[in-house]
Amino acid sequence: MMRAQIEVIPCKICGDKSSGVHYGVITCEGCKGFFRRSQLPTVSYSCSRQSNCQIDRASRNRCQHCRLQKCLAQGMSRDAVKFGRMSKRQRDSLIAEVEKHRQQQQQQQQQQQLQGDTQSLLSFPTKARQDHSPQLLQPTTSPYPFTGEAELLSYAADVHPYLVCSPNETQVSGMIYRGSSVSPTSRSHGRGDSSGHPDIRGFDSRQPSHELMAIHPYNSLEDPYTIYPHSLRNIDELCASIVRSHRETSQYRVEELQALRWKLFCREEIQAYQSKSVDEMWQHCAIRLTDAVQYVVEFAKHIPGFRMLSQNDQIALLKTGSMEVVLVRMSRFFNTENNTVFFDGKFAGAEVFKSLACGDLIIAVFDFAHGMCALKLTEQQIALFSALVLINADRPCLEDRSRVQRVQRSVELGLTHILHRDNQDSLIRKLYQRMAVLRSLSGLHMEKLRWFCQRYPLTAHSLFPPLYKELFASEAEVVPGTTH
Ligand code: HC3
Repeated sequence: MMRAQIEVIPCKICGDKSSGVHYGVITCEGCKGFFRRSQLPTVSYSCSRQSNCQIDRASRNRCQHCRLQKCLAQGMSRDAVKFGRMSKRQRDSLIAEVEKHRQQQQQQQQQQQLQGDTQSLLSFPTKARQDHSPQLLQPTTSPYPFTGEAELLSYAADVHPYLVCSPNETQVSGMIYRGSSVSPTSRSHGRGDSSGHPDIRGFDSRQPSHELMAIHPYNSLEDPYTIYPHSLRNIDELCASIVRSHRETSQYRVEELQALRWKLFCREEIQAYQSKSVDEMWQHCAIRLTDAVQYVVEFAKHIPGFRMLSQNDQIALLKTGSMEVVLVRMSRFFNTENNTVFFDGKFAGAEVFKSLACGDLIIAVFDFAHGMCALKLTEQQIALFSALVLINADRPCLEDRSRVQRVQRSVELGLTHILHRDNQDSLIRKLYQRMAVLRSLSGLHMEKLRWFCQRYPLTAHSLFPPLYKELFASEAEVVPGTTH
């Protein structure tokens, strides 16, 4: 779709004329430049009012803090893949939205002509006047950026991608998303596009809503690890492969975060988070959590043997393990001196998450991060531990448990191998204890989410990222208006 077509959709931040998809969201040039500048490490904004400033074309320069919050809430992200690599479903939704806006523009032009000539109005066939579906024209007056159907559609259009390509895109051998129900090995080859990436047009959008992933038909001969993990020449290769994948998908490097430890949220910024409503803060954290999970999905893809599992088993492992891996990785963003975690570009204490109304979960999460830091794991140890957290044959709903067990055993060998090499054999017991704590944290998180879905069904159903819903809310899915 040409950029010109997208430009009929106004900027998702301020409503001005858009100039394309920037950082994963349709915005104007002004908001594109603003977001780019806001990502500089030295930049920090605060709101002098209640952090709920209206952002539109006229007022967008009045409050940088609220403008940035709206950019983040809409899903703008430095790492969003370019428009060209959107899935078929994303592109179809975008095309539908462009069409909707084009019709809206045509009707507005007809209206203006008609108003210019009132006599003809009476004879104008009533059909055109009824075409305006009120919700499309509904002004966005509510605190949520998405109120009209068009807004919800555009949000649901997933203009920003489900998966973030790792910084070094050549490492990413294609998107993973749910396509047809055939298993990856039953297709001899992917229909690669020019870049050698499998052609994502292979995606059959008529498939059930499982957007999370389908394992794209890889040409398995290229990547022996996926189909024949036992052919690994030695355990060192397994460890090297997992460590490399961890490094390429770790979202931030530890050295980067060390340099930012001084960047704490000021009192006003903390108050801004605490003055958000419960559902607003949940939506905000759900977006941030989904960002982090996308990296975990990329990491999983390159664990030797993960892709040889059936699609359903890969989905089952990610559904139960991705939050746990995010929490392991979170310990890399944690500063034990002041109990803060890197979040939204600065280091945040537990009080920042107060409006989630999940006090016990927050405390448990922070305690866990503190405990992980106390183990002083190396990046390699974190990489292998994360892989073991994910490849767990005891997870529920596995089709081929023994296959998962084989992959799990190879990862366990890798972890014990590097702990032995580091002369830290005693760590293995402590890591298994950490895994038990992770399972209880994940259980508590799902309990909170079930509560949230009952209390705020519309937010959960329409304003959480699709990937978040697929991973965490599909069991707890509550259709708005249903009573239980
Ligand atoms: C766990 C957390 C949500 C996720 C936050 C993440 C992991 C997001 C990615 C960032 O890069 C690092 C980060 C920092 C803080 C993490 C939050 C701490 C507390 C909060 C809740 C406990 C989970 C809320 C998840 C929910 C309710 C939206 O599902």
